[in-house]
Order: sequence, then structure tokens, then C-alpha cells
Amino acid sequence: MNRLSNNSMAALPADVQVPTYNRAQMKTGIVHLGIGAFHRAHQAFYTEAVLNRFGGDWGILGASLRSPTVREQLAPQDGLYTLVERATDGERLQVIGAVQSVLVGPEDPSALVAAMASPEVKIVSLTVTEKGYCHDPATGNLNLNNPDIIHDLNNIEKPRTAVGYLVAALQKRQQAGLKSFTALSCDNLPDNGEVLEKVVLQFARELSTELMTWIQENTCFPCTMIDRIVPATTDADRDQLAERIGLRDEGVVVAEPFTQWVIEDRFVDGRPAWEQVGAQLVSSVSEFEKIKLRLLNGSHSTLAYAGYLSGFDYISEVMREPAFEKLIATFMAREAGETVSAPEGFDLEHYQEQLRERFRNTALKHRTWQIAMDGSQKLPQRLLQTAREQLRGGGHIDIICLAVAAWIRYVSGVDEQGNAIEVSDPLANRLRAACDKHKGDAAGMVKEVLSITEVFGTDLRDEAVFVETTTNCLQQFYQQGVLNTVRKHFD
Ligand code: CS2
Repeated sequence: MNRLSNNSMAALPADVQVPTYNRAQMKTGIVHLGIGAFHRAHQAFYTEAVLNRFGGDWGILGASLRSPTVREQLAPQDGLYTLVERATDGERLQVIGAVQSVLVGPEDPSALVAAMASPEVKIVSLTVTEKGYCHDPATGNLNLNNPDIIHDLNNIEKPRTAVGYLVAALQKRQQAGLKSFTALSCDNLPDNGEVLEKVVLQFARELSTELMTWIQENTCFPCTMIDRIVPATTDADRDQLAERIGLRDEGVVVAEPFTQWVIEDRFVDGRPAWEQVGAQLVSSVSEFEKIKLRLLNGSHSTLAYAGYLSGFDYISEVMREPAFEKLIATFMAREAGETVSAPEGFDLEHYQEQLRERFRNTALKHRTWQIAMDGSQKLPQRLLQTAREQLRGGGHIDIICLAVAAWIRYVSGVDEQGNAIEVSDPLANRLRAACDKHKGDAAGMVKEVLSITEVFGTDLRDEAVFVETTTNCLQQFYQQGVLNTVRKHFD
């Protein structure tokens, strides 16, 4: 079967939307670091909508900072890939042309730095996941002991990390007398632009204060809130699509129909007219970001750990269990929802209902295991900050504690049937060791894990209610199992 490409595109079924602009003549205005499925279903989708309506020089050069997989998928396809929007009642297909090519950082770091330093490039955006910022999530400071950061500081012309690449390219632009670019974080972190700015400046300071000052004065780091559920693509998705469109597309991405992008409107050298195609350009993103992180992502992580341990593979399956549906509605209304305030015109109750509806989407195979990854990097902003604020105001924290207990149970590395769990987390070994040290003793496990300050800060281990509630939950998990515990409390 032929591959999707510029040449084969004419053979696509008529109901598949295709690019309407001239791809060949478009310049590259954006370099994107971390060209995974999320970027391709989200920012590239918005940029594609702008290109389809207005044209312009906003082609995307994608970069992988680790593996060549995406380049291998997209290069034979001239960068084209299909976005499949899947709802319970049907799907919509669109071929996206915004991504012009993909570079693989480790193969030739200087080529990527040079591309980022090109005068055409006006925006460098990022989806490199929480751990890609190489910061200490509790303080937001750049982790100068991170081996890759140490490497990059000593080899700035051949960086490995996103932070290293940004500073290397900005240095080149400064030296060449070029304008700076806008550095646009699209990761799920509160105040993501500020986090990025802080690590970039701290890194640059290590090289030269002059460079740091130039970056400070010339570069913008807008905050963004990004939202779309994008499960990892499977071989079954690729086979199904081939049958549907008559072409092989190794780069297909599958997403829910819902999508939201809120962006702080601070760009040093222009941007695509994203506001014309559904994005919200605002003066401050923080409340939107807080709502999304605490309600959507906080719920997701809770459902992921407790759901995985209850034997569910997918989020929609967890939601079919009435006790979980009730648990998550209670979590949203009584815990996370209490710590946020809705911006004008934002209906918080409707938002919560809509979230539960999105989680119920059975057409989307969103693995609990996928969301469970990197919990040590996610918990602080998704659940722990909410717990702190609730503790301060005397509010409820029961479900947050249940989620934390489920996470501890999960990172212990063995499920309820005695099978190994493949825990993917930068702190996996430390977490496993902390649990192993206190096998069978819930109080010991909780105490040990809560003393990991990068995740829990130095305060939560001393919060008696938080510690006791989490310990009680973990004890019940070991005695009765997670599903029974949830059913007992949310019948
Ligand atoms: C999920 C997110 O994997 C995860 O941790 O919670 O990727 C989630 O699907 C997105 O933030 C939705 O916008």
C-alpha cells in the first residue's frame, strides 16, 4: 500500500480534509521542540487552521530531542500526517501539512541550533513534558546537578536539553545581531512561561551575565494553557486508518474532538492569527491553567493510579464504574473546584460536567498506564498544591489523599495480583526503594515517600491530617484492594 505523501494525497477519500495552501513556498516561522503526538494534534492543528485560512510563513520545523521515530514516520510522507478526531458517535479526518520536516537533535545538535537561530524563525515552542524543564518542581529552580544540564553547560554548541538548545540558539542570535524569538512553552505546568524563563535565565547566567541580560531584555516567554486528550497512537490505529483512506500513514495521531488553547499575548516578532481559529489570546493565563491542571489533570492522575490498580486499562473503563464516577465528581466539586475561581464568563459547573463527558469517550483508548507516567513530576501541580490550599482553609482533602496513596501503591512496583508494574518515572528507583524499605507497613511507606522533598516540599510530611488520611487509605488498599475501598466510600 502507498504511503501518504504530497503525491498520493490526491487519492484520499473526499471527506478527508487536506491542506489548501501552498506548502512548497512556505517559510519556516516556528521551530517546535518535542514533536510528539500532542503537538501534532494541538498547536500544529491550530497553525494548520491559520494556514488554511490565511496562508503565511508559519511552517513548522519539528525537532525530536531523543528518538528518530517521528522523523522516520514523517520524512517519507513529506511531513504530512492524519489527525483523527474520535468521538463516541463518529470520527473526522484531516491531513495536516504545517509540519515541513523533522530534525533529530542527538544526530546533529548543531544543525538544530542553527535552524533555531535562522532569521526566519520567530517562535520556538516546546512540548517536552514536565521533566524536560530540568527543574526542581517544588522550587522551580534549574537543577544544576542534572547530568544533562552539566553536559550542556560544558558543551553549549552541542546541547541535549531543551533549555540548552534555547540558550545556544539565543546566544547565536545575539552574536549575529538578530532579533530574538518568542519561547512558547506548551507543557502542562502552572505558569509554564515563567518556569521556562527562569530555567533559561539561570542556565544563561552560568555562561555569561551579558547573555542573560540580552535574553531578559529581548525574549518573551508567554504562558499558555493547552488542552486536548491525545492517547498514544497504536498499531491498530494505523491499520484502521489505512483501511479507511487506502494509504499507509505511520504518523497518524488520534485525539478527542475537544480542544482549547489559551495564550498570553506577548510575542517579540509576531505570531500566526491563532485567535481567528479558536485560540483565546488573553493578558493572563494563570487561572485557566490552574483550573485545567487541578480539575482535568488532577482527576486524570487520580483515575490513572486508582483505576490501574483496580484492573482498568482505559480511562473510559474507569468512568464506567459508578463508584469512580462519583469519586471524581466529588473530587472536582469539593476538593479541586474549591481552590479555583472562574474567570469572567466561565461556567465552572458546566466545565466539570464536560470533563466527565470527555473522560467517558469510549472511542478514545486512553491508557491509565500512559497517564500514570512521571507522577513525581505531575503530582505537585495537579494535586499537592490543591491539598495545601485546602488544608489552609480547612477544606476537604480525602480524595487527594486517596490519589496520593494510590500513587504510592502504584510506584511500589507490584500490583494487587502480585504482577510487576512498569513504572516510568525519573524517580522510579528511589520511589521503589522507599516502598521496599517498609513493606507491608503503610505508615512507614507514607512517611518515607513524603520525605522526598522534590515532590512534597518540606511541609506536607508535617501536615498531620494529610499524613494520616493518606496512611489510612494505603492501609485499606492493602487490606481490601483499591476497587473495594473506592466502592465502600463512593457507593
Ligand atoms: C494527561 C494529559 O498524560 C497525562 O498526564 O493527564 O496528557 C492530558 O491528557 C492532557 O493534559 C489533556 O489536555
